[in-house]
Amino acid sequence: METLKDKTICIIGLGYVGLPLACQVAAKGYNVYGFDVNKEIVDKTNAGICHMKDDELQIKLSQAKGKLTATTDASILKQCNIIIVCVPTPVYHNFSPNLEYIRSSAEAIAKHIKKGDLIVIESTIYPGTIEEIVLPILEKSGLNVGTDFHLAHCPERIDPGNKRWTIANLPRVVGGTTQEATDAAHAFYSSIIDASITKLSCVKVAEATKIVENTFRDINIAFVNELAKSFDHLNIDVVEVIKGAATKPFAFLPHFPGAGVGGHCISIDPYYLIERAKENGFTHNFLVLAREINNSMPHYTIQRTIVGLNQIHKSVKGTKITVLGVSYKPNVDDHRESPSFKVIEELKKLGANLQIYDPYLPKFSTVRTLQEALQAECLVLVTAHKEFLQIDLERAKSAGVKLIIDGRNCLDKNKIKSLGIVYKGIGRN
Ligand code: SAJ
Repeated sequence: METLKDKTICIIGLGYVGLPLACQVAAKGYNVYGFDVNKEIVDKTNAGICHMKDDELQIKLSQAKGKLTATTDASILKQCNIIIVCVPTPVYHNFSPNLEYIRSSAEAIAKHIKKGDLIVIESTIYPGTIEEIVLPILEKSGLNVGTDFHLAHCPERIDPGNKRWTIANLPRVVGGTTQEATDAAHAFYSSIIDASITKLSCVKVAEATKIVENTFRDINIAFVNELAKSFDHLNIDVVEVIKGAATKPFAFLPHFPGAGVGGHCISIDPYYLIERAKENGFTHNFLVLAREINNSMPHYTIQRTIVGLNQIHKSVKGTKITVLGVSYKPNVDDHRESPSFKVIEELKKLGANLQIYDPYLPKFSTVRTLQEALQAECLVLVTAHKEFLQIDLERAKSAGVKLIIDGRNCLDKNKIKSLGIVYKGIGRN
């Protein structure tokens, strides 16, 4: 009697979702292949080298040696029984969903799919994607979903760098095109994850769940970003207010204002729902507004910089300004959709004598050390890397810093002001 562990697994896409998943599947005793179109990623994975800056993942990859094999050859799918798609689902410049990687993955699977296979999509997609786009491509194989193979969605949940919640212990949801597909996906994920795997009634509900999770975060960030703009007029410290509100042990979930919302989840996923709903006759005015507010924060950071420079009788033009941080969130080297790029672009346009420093991203940095970065009249912090939280403010003062724009409200404003340096935060003076 064949058991689940006799199945061979293939993870399509070895990025920040697929590689941790492949390692987790290997750790649970499965034979697992990783298919990726990027030969460098495949070669590094087979050499036991994690292609992303993630120490924990590097350890898990080393432990997967002998169980995980990476390849650029899609024919490996012929040998696999459970195929999990973890490819990017970005948006085009007009914010419409870009499903080209989903389509190409489905085309590759259709060439090798066989009776009894379970296909799971983990990538974030809008409700209807699986039944309207993936399913027809897979059935070009001549096999029929439900009778010949199972098709389900288990939206990815991973937070790079989060040591508390990992792929091994994060609860998940699953939804299939049939009850059997839901059950099959539930059985597999229950075998690799030590957490609750919730069965949803259908695949559309599963697709909508992930979009709602991240859209919830986006609108909450937009709320505090708008508060920040308002409180800058009222001269109220919005961070203190949010922390005060968060002392309420129920019905309040703190989010914090900043220089913008980056990353390939929160800043992207809402557009999948906005566009899908628009196609079906509904306009999400509120979600659209939230996206506009969050997208306005890099410019607002520049406005705060100009206000601060006025206080020291300077203009942007010709002033030596250092942008601290390019990554979209602290202590990672991921810069996708980072608001830093918009801040940098606008400062360049305004004629700043610009330096850039990010310890995780030397390729975008114009100086190599924090010490060099502090040789400026103005610092604009956009990413709250731990190195920046420990800036020697006395050294900054003696290096000539006269103004600090705290784009993440993460610095000690009272200490900064006590040194005679002008401080401007986002919703914080
Ligand atoms: N941000 C704010 N204010 C906040 C929180 C975040 O401005 O209060 C900004 C961050 O600076 C960043 C962007 O939003 O630029 C996204 O931050 P994030 O903490 O949400 O980081 P992500 O993009 O890695 O989000 C992931 C998501 N996980 C998945 O999509 C599977 C998200 O659902 C998680 O809630 C988030 O991790 C997390 O909790 O850290």
